Amino acid sequence: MSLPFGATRSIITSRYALMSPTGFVPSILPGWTNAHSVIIVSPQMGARFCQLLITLTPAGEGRGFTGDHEYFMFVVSGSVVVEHGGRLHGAREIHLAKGGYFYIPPQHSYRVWANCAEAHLLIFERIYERLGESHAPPPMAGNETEVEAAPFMGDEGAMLKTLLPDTMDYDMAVNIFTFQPGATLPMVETHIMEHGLLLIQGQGIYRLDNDWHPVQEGDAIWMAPYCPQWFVATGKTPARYIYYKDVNRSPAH
Ligand code: UGY
Ligand code: MN
Repeated sequence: MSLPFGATRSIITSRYALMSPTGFVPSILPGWTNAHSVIIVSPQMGARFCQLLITLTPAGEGRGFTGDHEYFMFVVSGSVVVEHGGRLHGAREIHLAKGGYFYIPPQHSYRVWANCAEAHLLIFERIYERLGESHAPPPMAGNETEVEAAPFMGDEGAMLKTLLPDTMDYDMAVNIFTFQPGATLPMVETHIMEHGLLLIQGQGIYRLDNDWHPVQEGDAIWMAPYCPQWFVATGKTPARYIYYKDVNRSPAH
């Protein structure tokens, strides 16, 4: 049942944002043509990264140069082709099916287009923070179906996949949680890392700060550093979400 006119489940506070798809409004973005692009998390709301949802049809494409930024692209549905090139190598082409992902480091050119009727892409984008003199990691592709899940803090009801390598050159992590109905985060987390999240299956209740929100597939959430957070999966099917987290850097400089 849809909500009456004038009502929304979306809520934006200084500590978190819950964005429900019924309120999504597209933006025209440089580099993206014939694409439906929604900026669901941005510095304008207080985040230090951007989270975009892009819908591509065969007539559309995105192209650009990452510059000081890094991108993580995840294929929510459909399939895409990504062409990319760095200073050291020529252009390469990668085919990503549903569940596929691609990390594009700074100083890389990219072009992405759909090779199906309609592809939905989730993108996390931020300024890469170098660690001393070290270099950014190389481009990296995978598919979440090939990543092994591990019980989160020993709970087999909450399985976690870590999509990017756990090495210090990465300043972001992107993970996928699968919660069985009734499974929860084991505690109300309160941590320095911020999150951007997209619910890709099922439903549940998200605690954000001191509020509890029913959430469902398609909803997106931003959590500021130290925003208390907790989740329980409800309904009869597992709930799944993909989320961004800043990692491996000290705030003390
Ligand atoms: O990695 C995390 O901080 C994760 N457990 N947080 C979350 O799912 N809200
Ligand atoms: Mn967390």
